[in-house]
Amino acid sequence: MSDALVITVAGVGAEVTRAQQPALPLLPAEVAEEYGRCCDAGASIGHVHGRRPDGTPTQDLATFRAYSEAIRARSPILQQFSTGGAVGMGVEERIEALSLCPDMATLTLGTCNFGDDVFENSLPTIRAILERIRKFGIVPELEIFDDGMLATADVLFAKGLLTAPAHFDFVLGVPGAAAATAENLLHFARSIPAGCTWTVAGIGRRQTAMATMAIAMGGHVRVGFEDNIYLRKGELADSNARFVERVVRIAREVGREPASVPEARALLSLPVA
Ligand code: KMH
Ligand code: ZN
Repeated sequence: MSDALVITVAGVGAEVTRAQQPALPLLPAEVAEEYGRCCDAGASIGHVHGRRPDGTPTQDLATFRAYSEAIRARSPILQQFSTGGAVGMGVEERIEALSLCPDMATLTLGTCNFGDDVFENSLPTIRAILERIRKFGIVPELEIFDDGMLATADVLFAKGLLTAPAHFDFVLGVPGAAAATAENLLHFARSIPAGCTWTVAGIGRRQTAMATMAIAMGGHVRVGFEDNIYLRKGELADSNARFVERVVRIAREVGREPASVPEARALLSLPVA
């Protein structure tokens, strides 16, 4: 199996604002152009959240349809829809766009604090999202924010509700969940079933350190404004593509090339297009 690096760009998110990051893409054409630039730079997956033109988060079908069509017209980047949405959204809103059959969709395996808020993923919520993911034949990305979510993964694998090989995303550094430390990344990477693959999304200023560790460990990397808006202390990135370019530079220094879209499909066991 190739050791190419799958780079996911989470370039929109649900929480970051234009006031914080002026380059945040909101309109379908802006998101498509941004994800196209990231794909040109070496990203193979685009993690998609919806925004209304005024920037408020939405998971509604019409927004996702417009994003999805615009992204597809600009680049071949794989589309991974968020089912997390924004904190406080109801389950049905979070999953209504899955009828568009994206390549992947996220599935967070537990509830955690999220700053001052609570990101709700009770077992009934997880089951409802997983059922909809299965209904449309979508490949889940299992989002792990905290240690307890690994225990829930074990239960779901044991019951046959999840099957290996599966792909995990370790989201490390959310205030209120697991910290972005080397020890946590190693522990999480060792805790998933054999044959599974993983990505790390380091939040805030730990993004590049976490990415560098993942590159060295044989994992994969997520970057983008959803997780971090600064290129370095005090310097806002002018595009998500800057993060992708940096990860590609680091990966090449240790002998890993960015995965093309077909390579990412093969590495993550996605159906052939
Ligand atoms: N916006 C966060 C509360 C996901 O995309 O699946 C949740 C989130 C996870 O972003
Ligand atoms: Zn997200």
